[in-house]
Amino acid sequence: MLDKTRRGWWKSAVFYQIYPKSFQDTTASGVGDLRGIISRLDYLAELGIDGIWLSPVFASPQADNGYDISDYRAIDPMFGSMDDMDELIREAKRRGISIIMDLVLNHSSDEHFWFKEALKSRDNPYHDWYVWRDGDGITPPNDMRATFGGSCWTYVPHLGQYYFHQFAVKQPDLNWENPDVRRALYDMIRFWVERGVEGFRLDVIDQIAKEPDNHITGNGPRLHEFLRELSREAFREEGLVTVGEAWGADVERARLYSAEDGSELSMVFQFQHMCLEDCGDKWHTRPLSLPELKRCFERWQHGLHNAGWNSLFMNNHDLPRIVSRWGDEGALRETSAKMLATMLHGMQGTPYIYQGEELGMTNMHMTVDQFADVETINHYHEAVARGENPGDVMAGIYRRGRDNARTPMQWDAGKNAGFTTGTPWLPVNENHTYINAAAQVGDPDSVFSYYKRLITLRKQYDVFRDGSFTLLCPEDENVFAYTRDTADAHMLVMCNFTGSEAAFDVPEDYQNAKTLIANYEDAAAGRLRPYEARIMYVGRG
Ligand code: TEU
Repeated sequence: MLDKTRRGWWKSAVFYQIYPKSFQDTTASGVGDLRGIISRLDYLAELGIDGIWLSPVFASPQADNGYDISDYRAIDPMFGSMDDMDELIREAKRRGISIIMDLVLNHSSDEHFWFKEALKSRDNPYHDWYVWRDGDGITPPNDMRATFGGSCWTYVPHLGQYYFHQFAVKQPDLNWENPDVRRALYDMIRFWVERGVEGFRLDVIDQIAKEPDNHITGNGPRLHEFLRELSREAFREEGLVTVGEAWGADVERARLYSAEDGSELSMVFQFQHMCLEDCGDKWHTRPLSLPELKRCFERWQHGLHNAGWNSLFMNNHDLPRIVSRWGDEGALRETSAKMLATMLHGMQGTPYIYQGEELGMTNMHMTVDQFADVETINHYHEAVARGENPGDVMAGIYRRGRDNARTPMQWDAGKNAGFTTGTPWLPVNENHTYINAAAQVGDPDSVFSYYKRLITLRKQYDVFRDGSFTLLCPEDENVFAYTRDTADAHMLVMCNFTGSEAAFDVPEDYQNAKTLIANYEDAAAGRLRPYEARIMYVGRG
């Protein structure tokens, strides 16, 4: 168990993200719940993780699966009760697992009491808690577009005003310029800290300091001022871990977010490595260039070394499954899943495993009427209405749609993968008959066991946390290899990103090195086999 009284304990930690709706149902509702998570804590303890990032379980009309909160201090009855939440916090802690809650501070639901009051009149005390501009209902204040389609502005006729929303119509943006809003949010955070929550993931935190008149959403002028206040007022507890989701962060900004003096957050969760294939938007893509990916990781590994802290991830509830994206969904699925995990976990930062990633779960092709995600549904209709070919639109959705990651967790080969005895809210992937936890937990060769070993290694060898990063063969199109070094420990990570053999000579210094982990039994001289990955080590221990 990690000693969480140690400053910066989260630098040695591995986190696991749970998307509660799809994790484990115990009531036959077809939707996962808190008691389901409690029932799976032993599985998570077996994997060896130190904390759970729990996607939102607060009261919500679920227009965006909980990222639209109508009461920040209540558990949605769909997920259970406050007693269940207290028990989850307690039972997790007993196993050395911290609960990290997901704070959506940029916007609330339009069904939140604050917004309902704000709608009543222009001089209601809560009116200014949201972002309004006068208008006529014909021409919006400007042409800004919402992430989930349509204008950022929705008109309220009886007020003669538009409210601003960066996401769905049902997610009005909170007005961070108003100190009462900020104070209410800090009080709410303290409420959860007092219940035993040990950290927070901060949803789209780079977008709180918006200035719609200047067309600014991310990285507004007051962003870091707000973050420092938030940190001072709400996160004063020693040892809390705070991770800021920031699509718009570059290395410079990330240094501010995760400054070692703790003035803002513990770490940043940025997406530059996940956007390299985008052509204009995420639905239109080009093949990944491995040299580009390597340069991107290198920039971050160098930029934050001794200057900040990064999250390591390839998957979450907004991203497609990584095996389907950069690996092989077929015969080499397990080998490629292990390779991708090796590439990521060998780096400096805090790894986040998204539920099912540790099993090598894959994307799923759904039909239009099976989609549940507001982003996907709106995108489909908008793109088709714009005249895009429906087949091409679907291809983009198969590649990048968020529902890919949200299909139910695959626990066993039985009905509905052991997720529910009812009707699952999103279809279960048919491949659960052979991709499932029951088949993998006791199998030493499984993807699960491989992740478990990677997690153990991170605890055993300080070089994972502390080592500097050197990229090898930057222009090689097939192999991703790098070394990590401290004064007395040296580690070589080598990964073949392709389904064919690739030439690679192990550097002199590692000829007699110890293998810490590999996805093929013996090494082959001068080459790496399809999706082969290996970590070699020279040093103490
Ligand atoms: O995501 C932020 C966000 O910008 C994503 O919506 C992202 O742009 C999109 O998925 C990529 O196309 C966070 C949450 O993680 C997401 O689930 C929420 O829907 C969103 O904020 C709004 O709260």
